[in-house]
Amino acid sequence: VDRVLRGRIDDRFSTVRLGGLNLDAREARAVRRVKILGCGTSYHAGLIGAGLIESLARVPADSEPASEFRYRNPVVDPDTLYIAVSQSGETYDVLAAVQELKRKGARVLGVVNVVGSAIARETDGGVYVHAGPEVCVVSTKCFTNTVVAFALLALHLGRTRDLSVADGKRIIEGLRRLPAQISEILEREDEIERLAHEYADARSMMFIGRVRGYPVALEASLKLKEISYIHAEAYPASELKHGPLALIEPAMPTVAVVPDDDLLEKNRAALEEIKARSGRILAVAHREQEKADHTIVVPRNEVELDPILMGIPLQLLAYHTALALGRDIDKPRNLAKSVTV
Ligand code: F1P
Repeated sequence: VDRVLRGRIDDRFSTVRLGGLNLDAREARAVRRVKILGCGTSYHAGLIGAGLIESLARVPADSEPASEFRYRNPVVDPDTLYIAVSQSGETYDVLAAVQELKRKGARVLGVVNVVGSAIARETDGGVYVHAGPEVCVVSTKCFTNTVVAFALLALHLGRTRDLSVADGKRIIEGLRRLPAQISEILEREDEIERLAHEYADARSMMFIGRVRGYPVALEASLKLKEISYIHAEAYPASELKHGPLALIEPAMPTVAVVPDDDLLEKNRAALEEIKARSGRILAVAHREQEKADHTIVVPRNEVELDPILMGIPLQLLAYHTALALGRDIDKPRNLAKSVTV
């Protein structure tokens, strides 16, 4: 996080800098819509990025798996800014989506970790997230840095629109607090390890979140699947009542992302529904949740940045669950460092 921030924002909100973004203020103002494309973790980081762009810049934005996009003969719109996201910069579905877009005349930026990679070369500009090498196959710190890069991009777009200087400063100050707050979470690893042992007997796990919390739930469930091989489902909390509640029983614990935002009461209602069905609940929240069997308490920051801090303990949960089950976390089965077919 520190490396993404260093040198790219200075103390005044008016001078957010984004390296080789190649999108000046006039071009940024002309953007009517943002479409983010990635696979797996990068798709999930894109969902959080889209939320940041919508809330800070008020530009409609969404994220889609690049594989779906490239196969559906997409309509390419000249007023849309396309952004390809990839840790490795080599994932074939993302590269193919970029090539398809460029064939149709679109301008595509990249949010990429590996410098000089195929996607970085193919895109018209963008941001390197400087997460360093992902030593294991599974993308973790790159996820965090990608979301930070999107926060900066959202500020950049917002600055050319109605984002107030006060809100811009608020987010930048929030970003600056992240490194210390992330260290605080990492210091509580023992507690998360204990919880991982407690839940490692689950055959299946449910992950829920709402709005900003939903992509965190998706990503946390993916991490668990990838390295522990426990089946996991992720749902927007309100979708539970449209079918998945039928799955809730003691053998299927729920991990709930419950930030202290304006949706807290709605989230608590979902926890009650789960408890009424004897479901075990592990909450990630800003304070103890009464309905939860366990709560991992994370530090408060600006609500827009909640996905960053709430994702980290769940990465650790997946990691310690995998270790508890004796999995090879560095070489998970059926997962390539970059998926090139
Ligand atoms: C995309 C991805 C990763 C996942 C695994 C397989 O990679 O789905 O999210 O953890 O490595 O590939 P990338 O395009 O972000 O490199």
